[in-house]
Amino acid sequence: MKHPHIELSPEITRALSMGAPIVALESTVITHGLPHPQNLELARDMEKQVRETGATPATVALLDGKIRLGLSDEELVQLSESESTLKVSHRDFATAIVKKANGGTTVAGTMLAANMSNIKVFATGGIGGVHKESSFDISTDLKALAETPMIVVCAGAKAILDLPATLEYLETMGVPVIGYKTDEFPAFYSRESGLNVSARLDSPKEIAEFAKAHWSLGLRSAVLVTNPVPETDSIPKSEMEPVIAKASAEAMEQGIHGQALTPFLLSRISELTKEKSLKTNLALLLNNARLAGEIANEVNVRKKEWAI
Ligand code: PSU
Ligand code: MN
Repeated sequence: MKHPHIELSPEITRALSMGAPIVALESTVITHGLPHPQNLELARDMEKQVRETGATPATVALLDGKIRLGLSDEELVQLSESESTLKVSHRDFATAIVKKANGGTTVAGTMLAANMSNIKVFATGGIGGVHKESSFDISTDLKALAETPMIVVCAGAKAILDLPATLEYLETMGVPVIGYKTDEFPAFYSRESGLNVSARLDSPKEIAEFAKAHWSLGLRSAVLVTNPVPETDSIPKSEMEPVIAKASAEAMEQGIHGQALTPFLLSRISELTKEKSLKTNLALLLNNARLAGEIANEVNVRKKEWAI
């Protein structure tokens, strides 16, 4: 059924009606997570990775107050260049709608829009979580993961976060944390964190079977798939730790908090590592888009048998 605030591109409308595999992609990474022009290049490359698996990419964003799924290349250019875009999580949708604003959707925002449009697989870089700077700063991403039945592919939670607290929250909310070909929860820039996942799975097929089993019980949380950054682009935890500590101390000194904290930390870490972390961020995003495409294909094969 058509929702008054949601607009699907012709390609996504067609893919949905044919029952073809689709992967939702977030856009805060374009509007707030990466500098220009790498953000545009990344947006295009993520779509390409998804297409190479045979799935259709649905980049989600707000344009002129409309929630859009599937953007044209001109629209990607517009989104990547615009400087006054909102960062849209759950509480911000209505703001963007009534103000007819442009916005990049966070993990939580993208999950909401994708779920309303019956899309079951989503790729991002790293989910938000519990911040180190303040244990009251808990990303809405965690709430969305707790309440949205969707497979979310990420490279772990961003290492700028309190990772043990983030994992505790996910456990409380009943969100399975899958390690793709690993037993260890990846820490975004690094493959290692010293923390465990709740289950290890080694193929897209196993992940689709897992999600089917999880949702067959009436559970309605997401299945979080953590995909470690490729070895060649991983930065050792020991190398990242002092950089993250410095960026975090600066954020506290400058009183940066709320929605601005994550973008500040990401860009400051990129400066401090002379863009080495930026390269890693791009590599893991592409890696996740590809895996999500492969999973979407496996989900699609099983869709008819699914209750959801
Ligand atoms: N991963 C990235 N870059 C990003 C983000 C994730 O590689 O910019 C974004 C996601 O959109 C995520 C958001 O939902 O950061 C979390 O923001 P906050 O901590 O304010 O909830
Ligand atoms: Mn926050």
